[in-house]
Amino acid sequence: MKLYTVPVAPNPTKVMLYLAERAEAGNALPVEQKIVNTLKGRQREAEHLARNPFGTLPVLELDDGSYLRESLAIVDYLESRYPDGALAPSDAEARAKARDLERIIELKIANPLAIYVHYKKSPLGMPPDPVQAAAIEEKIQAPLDFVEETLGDGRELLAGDSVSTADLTLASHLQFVRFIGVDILGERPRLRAWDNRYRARPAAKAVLQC
Ligand SMILES: N[C@@H](CCC(=O)N[C@@H](CS)C(=O)NCC(=O)O)C(=O)O
Repeated sequence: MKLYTVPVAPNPTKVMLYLAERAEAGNALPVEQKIVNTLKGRQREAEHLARNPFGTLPVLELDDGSYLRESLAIVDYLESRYPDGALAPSDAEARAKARDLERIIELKIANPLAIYVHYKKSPLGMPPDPVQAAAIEEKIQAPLDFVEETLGDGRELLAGDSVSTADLTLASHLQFVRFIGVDILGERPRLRAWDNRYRARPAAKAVLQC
């Protein structure tokens, strides 16, 4: 299998973190990583559009030559195909709660942040929009507070004491924000401590560039 990806971009980073976490746990998956240079616009060239008409990354090419074009679907596929050492808990309640938190983080924090970075200081050269950026900053405060409260029971990582897609989603988007020199965590000591703990993990050190 081949993963078409690019460092620092958040959704590709989510899958790269997933692969690194599996490798660090002794379950390296047979996925070859191929960089598509978004700074040179390669994701909009015919070669990549043939893989993904939406011109985005990541894309996973399966052994039969077909493609998956959504980061969470890619992670879910790899979890099901290689269940030994899968990150998702086997207990139904713990599994649902980890997914619940991941969805809240992706939909209410990560997706707005991915747009925010471009309004603030786009690495792809899009024009800044301070009004839209400020509106997103305001919108993400309540979900960030929710994550801060969730960490109040002393858990090590976002969905408990073992790593989950919630950690991968938030860590990859925080990297994207750090990349443009912005800190959006505010006065949230538990979230800051989690951020430091997650970034100290070997998988994070292997993948995250800032
Ligand atoms: N929902 C998709 C989002 C994919 C996406 O928007 N990828 C961004 C990088 S994080 C991208 O390829 N941007 C380049 C572009 O839109 O030209 C996923 O989770 O995989």
